[in-house]
Amino acid sequence: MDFTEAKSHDLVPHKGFNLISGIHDPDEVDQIYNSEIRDSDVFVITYPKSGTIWMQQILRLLEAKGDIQATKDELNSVQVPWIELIGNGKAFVTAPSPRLRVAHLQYHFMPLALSQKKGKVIYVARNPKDVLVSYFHFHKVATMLETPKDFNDFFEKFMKGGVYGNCWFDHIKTWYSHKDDMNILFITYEEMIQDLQSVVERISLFLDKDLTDEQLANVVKHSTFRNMKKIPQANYELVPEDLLDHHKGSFMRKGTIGDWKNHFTVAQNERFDQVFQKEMKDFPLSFIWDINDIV
Ligand code: PPS
Repeated sequence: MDFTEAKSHDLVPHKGFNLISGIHDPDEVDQIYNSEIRDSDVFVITYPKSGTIWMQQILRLLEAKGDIQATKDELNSVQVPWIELIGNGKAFVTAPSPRLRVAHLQYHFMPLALSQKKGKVIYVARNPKDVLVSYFHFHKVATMLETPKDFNDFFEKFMKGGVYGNCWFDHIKTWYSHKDDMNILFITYEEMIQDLQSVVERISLFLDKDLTDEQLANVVKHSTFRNMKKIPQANYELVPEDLLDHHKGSFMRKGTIGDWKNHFTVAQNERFDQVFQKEMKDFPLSFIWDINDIV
């Protein structure tokens, strides 16, 4: 299927990557590659369900030096938008600095200038078993995504890369393989759960921010799961019902490590581990799979 035949919300492959009809426009996505990049531009790159909206909140709070009131004038999705959504690539060109953006796109779509060390990239990775579970629940809430028949149905889809974001292994490995070309900071969702303060400090340093200890403490305070869940500008409860069916679940669902253990069968887990070992045997970063493994 191509975009001329697609119904709204169909998943349509474009240059080896699935886009969502009605949400993405392939021509606009292609134009991102030639965007001029300013030194102050920041891109957060994630495979879906890996901590994107968490990073939106952290970036906004860093910008506001921890002042939560200053972030409440506008939704995080407006201030730190997905560059690949329809209309956003065009708006990026003339937007005022600093241009803070998030994206789930694969490396080959992103501005070429990033690989000339212009702008900054923060890649957030999450252990893929929890990504799969979070994504399964999100498919029930998001009206733009096909509701899975059951967990097994979604498990198979994810393993085949038949989702937005495609194959988790390809996404992280491709981005990581280009790390020396870019100004990039790699962090994991699990590190953020384990020690949010030190991750926020690393991000602040990476972005050359100059916040006092008290301001940094406020960034941390207002981006914990418990606090963020109460902030409509950050928690996505204000997204219209035609995009998210809030009766079916919440964007900020559990926010923990290891929920996969409540979903995977023993057979699914063994199969996943086999694929993981094969795909990631040479990959240098490790993941935390259980909240109890946090020290
Ligand atoms: S999306 O749709 O791709 O943008 O989703 P994304 O924001 O990447 O991921 C959503 C998951 O991140 C969890 N989340 C958090 N966890 C801990 N602390 C904070 N502050 C936080 N904010 C968001 C959110 O709950 C989703 O994970 P699950 O496992 O479904 O709870």
